[in-house]
Amino acid sequence: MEILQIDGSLSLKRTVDGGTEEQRKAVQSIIAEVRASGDQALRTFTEKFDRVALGDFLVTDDEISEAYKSVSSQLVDIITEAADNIRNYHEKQLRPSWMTTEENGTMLGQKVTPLDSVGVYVPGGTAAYPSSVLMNVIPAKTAGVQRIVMVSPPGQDGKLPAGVLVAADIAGVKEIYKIGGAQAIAALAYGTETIQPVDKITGPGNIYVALAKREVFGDVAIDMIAGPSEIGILADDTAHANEIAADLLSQAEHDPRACAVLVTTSRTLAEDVQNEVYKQLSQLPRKEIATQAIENFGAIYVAADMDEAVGAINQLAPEHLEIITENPMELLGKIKHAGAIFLGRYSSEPVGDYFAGPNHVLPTNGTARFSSPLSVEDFQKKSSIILYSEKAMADNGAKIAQFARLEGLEAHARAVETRLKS
Ligand code: HSO
Ligand code: ZN
Repeated sequence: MEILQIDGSLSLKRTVDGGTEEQRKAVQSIIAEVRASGDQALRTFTEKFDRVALGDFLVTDDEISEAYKSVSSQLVDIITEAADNIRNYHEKQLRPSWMTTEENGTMLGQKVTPLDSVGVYVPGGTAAYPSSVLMNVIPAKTAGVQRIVMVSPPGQDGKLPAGVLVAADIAGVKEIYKIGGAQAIAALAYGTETIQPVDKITGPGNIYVALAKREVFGDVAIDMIAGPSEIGILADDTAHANEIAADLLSQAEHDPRACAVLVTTSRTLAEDVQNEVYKQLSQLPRKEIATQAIENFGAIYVAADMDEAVGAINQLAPEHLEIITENPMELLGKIKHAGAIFLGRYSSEPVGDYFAGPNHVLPTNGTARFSSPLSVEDFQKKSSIILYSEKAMADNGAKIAQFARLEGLEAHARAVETRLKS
């Protein structure tokens, strides 16, 4: 992890994994197979990729009860409290349908409707995060989505991780299937004998899942395709090096391609953080992963002043931004691009990953320039409402007909004019 002086701009390494031609072909053929043979194809792919033969994919109530037995009641309480915080935060995002009335009787508005059904993908292995179950399911529930389906690849024992099942139950998921990979995305998009298709698929996954989501997009909606986690920290000489280092490592441990960057006005802090990062790194259980992230995608930048530092952060447009300076609130207004902004020493990034309430599904790879965190709005759609009164038609009909003729669309003009005559 190098210390660099910002001169003009940052040079950042980040990865977008677009997949290979071979991977794309494999995904296309899995999707075609699921569309052609439904459940039978799901069984075959589950045997091939997850190495387990399953008769039935649906998680039973017994499996949920079983899961509760292997999670301590204290943890169940913590997940429940986190879920409450996430629900409270997302409820504040709800916007009602609206309608305005003009003097001539025209009424215009927007009708907000939840999606009918949503599929949430939960990855397997060490990336099976109960917190991500909450972050995807709770906004969907809050939006009013009636049918929420969860899918996740089974382990070789044919089971899903207990924490994931408990989180799903706490969040209120009633339909969970033990399927994963591109085949699960295909089943959600097109349906099989036992799985009804959904309208939108959300949730992270490996490259095959990401490619499958791109492939089915258009037939169903998808959320953003998130890249590896990122943290940008903006700090001055009031920050504590051990805390900054710990926060950088919190995201580095996610993925060998995670990105952890400190931008500071203090060269002393830069040097102290560099030392701390290596000291703490050696003590981490996931040090292999975190070391790769720190070496290949980590950087410490020293800025001449706070304006230059803020400029660098806006250029970085990080998924997570921590501002640990004397007065973080003062800088908030100057930040244009960041998925989530954590203010001050006690707002360590994992506070947001698990507990505070805001969503941890955030734009990565600089897409915070134009995208927002996952929210209730992602699970709703809007219909425009138009009500023209007789008076409004009399006032405006001729103008509309003229506009239509400019486009050479005579039938449009006449549709309006029939109202003017009667
Ligand atoms: N920081 C990750 C989310 C996460 N962290 C889940 C822990 N568990 C991406 O925002
Ligand atoms: Zn995290």
